[in-house]
Amino acid sequence: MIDLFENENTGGREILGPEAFILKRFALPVANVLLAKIALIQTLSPFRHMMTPGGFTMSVGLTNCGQLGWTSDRRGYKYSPIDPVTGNPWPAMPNEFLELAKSAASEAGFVNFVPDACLINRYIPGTKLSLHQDKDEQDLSAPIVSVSLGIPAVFQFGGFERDAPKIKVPLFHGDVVVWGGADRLRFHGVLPLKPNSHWLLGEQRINLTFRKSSPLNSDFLIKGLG
Ligand code: MD6
Ligand code: FE
Repeated sequence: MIDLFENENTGGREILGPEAFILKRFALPVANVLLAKIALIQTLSPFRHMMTPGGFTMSVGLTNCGQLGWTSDRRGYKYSPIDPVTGNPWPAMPNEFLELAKSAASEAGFVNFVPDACLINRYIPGTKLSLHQDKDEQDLSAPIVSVSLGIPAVFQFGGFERDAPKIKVPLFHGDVVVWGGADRLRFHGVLPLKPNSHWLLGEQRINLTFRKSSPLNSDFLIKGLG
């Protein structure tokens, strides 16, 4: 599928649920700066394939930026201030990331969203993300802001039980999904990506998901965990 409409359909929104929206092309004006920052981040904390608690290697490559990063291993999922591969803190969250996440959240009605974690997922054709709930965050009152870059993907989302009916919706370069409140714990996933190439990113899709993982303020984090 060639995305002929990359610069069209801006400003629109698709309603996925009472508190779940796709802000179409919302991130397009800052896509280039996001990609430049991702290039820097991955020199500090490279993309890697983590192991799930069930013993599978994730097909999606991932890294993080921000105070806390999402990690997975045989013991489970958790947020950690330290990158387990490098032993260093995760790279800082660039200001452009923070501003984009805040403005997308408020556009969707979630004012005062201040993310402390940004998970960066990299997909190539054939890669998928199995159906899951995002429930490792301590503050479930905060939404999730998810930014799609590169080749399109089909996002599926359903209900509050794994086997509830699901709908499928395409996500394109620059689209931002904001997801919270009554819809926060819906099961969702990404279907295997079709072979494709994006003019800027080539044969890949990068997804940024911004979360507020900790209810604690940053002072406490520095004193309590630093
Ligand atoms: C992705 N996104 O789009 C994976 N989670 O690559 C997610 O898992 C996700 O897009 C919660 C809310 C929005 C999302
Ligand atoms: Fe998710």
